[in-house]
Amino acid sequence: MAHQPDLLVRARRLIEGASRITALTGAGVSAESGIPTFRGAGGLWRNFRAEDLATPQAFARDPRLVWEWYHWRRGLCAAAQPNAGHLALARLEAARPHFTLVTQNVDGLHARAGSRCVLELHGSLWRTKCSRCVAEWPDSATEGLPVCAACGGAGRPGVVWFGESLDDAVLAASAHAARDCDVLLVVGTSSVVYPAAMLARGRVPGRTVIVINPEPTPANETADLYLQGPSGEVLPALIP
Ligand code: BJW
Ligand code: ZN
Repeated sequence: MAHQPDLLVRARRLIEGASRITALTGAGVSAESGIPTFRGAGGLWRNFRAEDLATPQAFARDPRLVWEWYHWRRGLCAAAQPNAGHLALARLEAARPHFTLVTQNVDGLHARAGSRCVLELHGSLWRTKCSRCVAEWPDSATEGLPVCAACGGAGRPGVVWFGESLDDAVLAASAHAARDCDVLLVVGTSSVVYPAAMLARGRVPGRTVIVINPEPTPANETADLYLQGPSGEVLPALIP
């Protein structure tokens, strides 16, 4: 951070002058809360194969294994605390009338930090949905195999797996917020998973894209500003 004070000042001015601000976050924003990211060193996909755990086929094959993994992650997230990055985004929402938070994260930490309106593109770890009908319910259990009260079908994690469609309304609202804004903050995401990655790609007239990440990502190719560093340090410096 110390080596880029001029970039930080520019970014602060852009945020101050913006009317509509949107933030798109990914697993990196929760890394400093002790929650592993998916890709990169220490990432979940280093120890677990996505296709064994995060696809409808994996659940159909072995629901018990899939639930064990999600129960373990529920435990991790329940024990974690929101970090300075989550808190800074909640402050920004409280201070600005036109702020939208779009997250790929399923951990619920933005809400626990005080963000009131969060578009959860990939669902939530804290919900279970029926694998057979449309039922969905809040759930924080960390063991057992849930059963749908409506139809008796197997309950499954309320998240979006590879090959599954995102909720249409959530995706449409997120796409609108990411496009129709003055500043888009792209925080802690590798920007490789679609359609979320699309939201930060390309140039939109009147929109400034600021990437916050310790590592450059494909979103940097068309970003206007890159603040290199952990979001738990960069965001509080940007949003005092
Ligand atoms: C820090 C930090 C610190 C570290 N501070 N930063 C178009 C092209 C190619 C493929 C596709 C396409 N359209 C669809 C696809 C297929 C697929 C896809 O995108 N595949 C790609 C991987 C190639 N997409 C889908 O299947 C999606 N469905 C769909 O599109 O339906 C229609 C369709 C189906 C089939 C074919 C075509 C169309 C659904 C995607 C669902 C993703 N689900 C997961 C799991 C959710 C449940 C769970 O949590 O278990 O979502 S996968 C995983 O990746 C999770 C995340 O939300 C998502 C994104 O990851 P994220 O957040 O970016 O984390 P990481 O780990 O990748 O990166 C962390 C970043 O943090 C790094 O950059 C670090 O540097 C940084 N960092 N410390 C700040 N302190
Ligand atoms: Zn059901």
